[in-house]
Amino acid sequence: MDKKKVVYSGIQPTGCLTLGNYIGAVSNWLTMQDEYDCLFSIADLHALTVRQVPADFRKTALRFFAQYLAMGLDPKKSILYFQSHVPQHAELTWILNCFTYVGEASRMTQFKDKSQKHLDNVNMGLMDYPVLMAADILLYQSDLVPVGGDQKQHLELTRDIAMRFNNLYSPTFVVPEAYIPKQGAKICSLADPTAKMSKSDPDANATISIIDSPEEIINKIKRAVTDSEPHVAYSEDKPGISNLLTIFSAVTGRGIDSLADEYRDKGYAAFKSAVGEAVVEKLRPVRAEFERLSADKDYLMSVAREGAERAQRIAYKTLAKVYRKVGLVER
Ligand code: AQP
Repeated sequence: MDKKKVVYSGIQPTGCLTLGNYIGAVSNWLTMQDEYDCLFSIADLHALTVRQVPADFRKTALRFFAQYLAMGLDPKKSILYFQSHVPQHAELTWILNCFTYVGEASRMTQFKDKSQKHLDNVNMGLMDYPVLMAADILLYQSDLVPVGGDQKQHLELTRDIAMRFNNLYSPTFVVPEAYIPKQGAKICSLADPTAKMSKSDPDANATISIIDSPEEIINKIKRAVTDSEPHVAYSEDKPGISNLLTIFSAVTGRGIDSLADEYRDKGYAAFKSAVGEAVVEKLRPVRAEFERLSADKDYLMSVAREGAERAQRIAYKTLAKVYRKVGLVER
């Protein structure tokens, strides 16, 4: 039997996981769990590239882990763990740093954007972010990496580093490919439907957290920015309504056209209320499971420990191979 392909992905534990993360990333991970050998991490080391308040950060990371499980990521199918629990990520990063040029790293769009945003803290980690990401991916000999638009450039750099290393020594790393999901909807901000819904958006009304209460969800969708024209339709000049149709379709599994036909002349209020109800129903079990899991920290930590052990076994093999190839004396 063919070996299953390896898939790697992770999300930084900052802010609140949003409906955008759920629809755009995690819902695809859920289907990938059955077809591939998947590793999904909480990318906590990456999140340290911007200042975090330690006590809040720890809580947020644990909440994200519980939310991974609540959304349906299954430790029996996938390896779920905290990046910081597997020391090989940091160790391989050091080696890969020595095979990455400063020019390459400083050209990354995210580095330039984040440097502008955090002028008081342009730290080395910010520039090294993509090298840590390369280590995440290459440690597990990942074949496929589901990436959103903003991470494509980082994946290209990962491929360059892997090929550079393979050519200098001998084939060591699988050169990963981007995984473009069959269906991948981009969800936009409820406050500015021309921008992405983003988990670090400081405006709570712009995003729907996957654990918002039903009332919060209904109210946020009621207040979502739309135009004043009365017809429900999917079109470029109606970004707010189009975004709500995309959300409606993603949470019900119904086609956008059929939803637009059904609600065309019913008015925005009725449409928004139907979208709100549909989102509430989709997220109801996630919120309930999140609350159940949050009360059982021992269970969460046991899943995290087991995930880290499984990840370390794989990571150790790759790292030992890399150390040998670059000529370090064996321990
Ligand atoms: N709005 C979205 N629609 C569809 N997919 C989305 N993703 C994120 N937002 C949407 C997908 O979720 C995964 C994690 O992406 P991310 O960590 O870049 O999430 P974010 O919400 O965009 O985070 P921020 O606001 O940029 O916060 P920081 O910088 O703190 O992490 C990806 O697969 C992405 O495509």
